[in-house]
Amino acid sequence: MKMRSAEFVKAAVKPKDFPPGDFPEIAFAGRSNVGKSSLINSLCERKKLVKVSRTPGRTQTLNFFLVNEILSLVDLPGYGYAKVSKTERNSWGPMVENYFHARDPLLAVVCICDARRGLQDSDRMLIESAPLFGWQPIIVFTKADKFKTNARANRRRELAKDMSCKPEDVLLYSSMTKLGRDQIWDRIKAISGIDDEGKLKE
Ligand SMILES: Nc1nc2c(ncn2[C@@H]2O[C@H](COP(=O)(O)OP(=O)(O)OP(=O)(O)O)[C@@H](O)[C@H]2O)c(=O)[nH]1
Ligand SMILES: [Mg+2]
Repeated sequence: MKMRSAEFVKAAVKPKDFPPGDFPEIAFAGRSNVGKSSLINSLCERKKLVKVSRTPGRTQTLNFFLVNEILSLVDLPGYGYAKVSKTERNSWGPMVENYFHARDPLLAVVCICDARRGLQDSDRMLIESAPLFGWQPIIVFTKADKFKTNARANRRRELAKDMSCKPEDVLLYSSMTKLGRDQIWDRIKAISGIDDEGKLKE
C-alpha cells in the first residue's frame, strides 16, 4: 500500500459525533493490550499516529483516522480488561454495538488476537457477530515475533486447525518486524476497492 497520508480525524463515543462516513471504513478490535493501536501505526508506517498504551485498557473512545484521504480506520477500545472501572468495562458493549449498528461504511473488522493465546471466547463472540452487522471479519494473530521461525510454523498449523482453514490463510503479524503487513493490506484493499497505488478503484 502506497502511504501518502495518515491523519487523526477525531475521537467519538456516540453516533452523532462520528465523522460523516464518506469513505470505506475498517475497524480494529480485540482484547485489551493485544496490539490494536500498534497494528494501525505499523500499517500506516507511523510511530505515533495512535497512542500505544503502557498500561492496558487505555483506548476508551472510538478513534477515527483517515489514510490517503480515501480510507477510514477506526481504533476501538479493547474488551475484557478487568482493571478499568466497572462502568468503563460495561460501556464497551453498547458503545461499540451502537457503532456497528449505525455505521454504514463499515466494511470489515480486523479482529486481533495474541498469537500465543489464540482465539479466546470473547474473540469468537466478536467474529460470530459479523453476519448480524454485515461486516467481514479479518482475523489477525499478532505478536508473532514472540515465536522463533520453527515454532511459528507450528503455531500457524495449530491456529489453522482451530479455525478449520489452511495454514497459509492464517494471518500472522508482528508490529515489531512488519511480518504479515502486506497480506493485511491486501485484504483491506480488496474489501475496500483500493488499487496498488492506494487509490479508490473507479
Ligand atoms: N512483541 C510485540 N509487542 C507488541 C506488538 N504489538 C503491540 N505490542 C506491545 O503490546 C502493548 C500493547 O500495545 P497497544 O498497541 O497499545 O495495544 P492495544 O490493543 O491498542 O491496547 P488497548 O488500547 O489498551 O486495549 C505495547 O506494549 C506494545 O508495544 C507486537 O507485534 N509484538
Ligand atoms: Mg489501543
